[in-house]
Amino acid sequence: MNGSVLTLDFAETADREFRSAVLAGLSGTPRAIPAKFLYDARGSALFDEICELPEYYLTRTETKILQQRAGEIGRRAGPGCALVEFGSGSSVKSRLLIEALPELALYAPIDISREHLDATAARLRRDYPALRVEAVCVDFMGPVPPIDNAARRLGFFPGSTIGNLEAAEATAFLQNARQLLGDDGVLVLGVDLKKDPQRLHDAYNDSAGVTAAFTLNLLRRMNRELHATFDLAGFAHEAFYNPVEGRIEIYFRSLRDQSVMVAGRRFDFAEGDRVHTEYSYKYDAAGIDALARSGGFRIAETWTDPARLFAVVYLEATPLK
Ligand code: AVI
Repeated sequence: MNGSVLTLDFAETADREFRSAVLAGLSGTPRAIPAKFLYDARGSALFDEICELPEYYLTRTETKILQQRAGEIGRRAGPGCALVEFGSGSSVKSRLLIEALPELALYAPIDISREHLDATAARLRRDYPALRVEAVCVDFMGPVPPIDNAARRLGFFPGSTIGNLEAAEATAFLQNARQLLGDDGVLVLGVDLKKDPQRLHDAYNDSAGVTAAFTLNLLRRMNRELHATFDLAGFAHEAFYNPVEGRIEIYFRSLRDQSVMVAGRRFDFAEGDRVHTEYSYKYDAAGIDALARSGGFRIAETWTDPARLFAVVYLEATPLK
């Protein structure tokens, strides 16, 4: 089989997966579509825009913590590590670690998007000609092929992407990462912290409407890829902080009674009906500790910004029982 055939198979599988997730998600109660489908090319570009918004403090704050602590991370991890990034996207933050980790043996970005990976790997090879880059195109929530056995492995999961996972999924992710990183493995994890609910609300309801465009882009994607008939003016982005669950909840909500065709099937929406698209969990110190333990890690260090908006946590693998 040659490369182009494999690529086509992969694309077809991805199409089928989107179709069946959407049909199942719109048929279920409550209605929900998994957040990973928000990231088509336009969705990824909109998310990059979100990261620049004045209200969206997460990216800026985490980057600043990493700038301040990269040297310390490098000293703690020691020379000759392999850096493994989960869901690498454009790998902007990983450059801070690439430059701080002494005698870095390897950089292995793991991402489900082949385009993102290829572009990232090419840029990094250009900027760091001596760096060994081995991109892995898989869903990091599933099994990941083993990575360089010789080196100590340092995992990197920034951006509070862990917050988009529910408790059981977050634990499963960490256990998977623990296995991949090995007994002397380390994980540098970015986590958004619990804080003033208004601040959280604003971060997901920006005044420029970029987050709304990001949510509603899922409707565009369904229109384009699943021959759906969503009228974008008939739905609105809805995001709010749920203090009981400690999470931002995001939906698209129908503004009127209407019917929509998706992949040849009809779905009825009453005014106010909504479809869940994302959770974004926020953590406190006790929550991070419990999460780390559930995944087979211990917290060696927690760094936050002065306003305690965001935490970067240095986790070490604990012995397996
Ligand atoms: C990717 N993830 C950490 C973002 C978040 O803050 O939960 C996704 C996002 N959705 C809307 N705004 C940002």
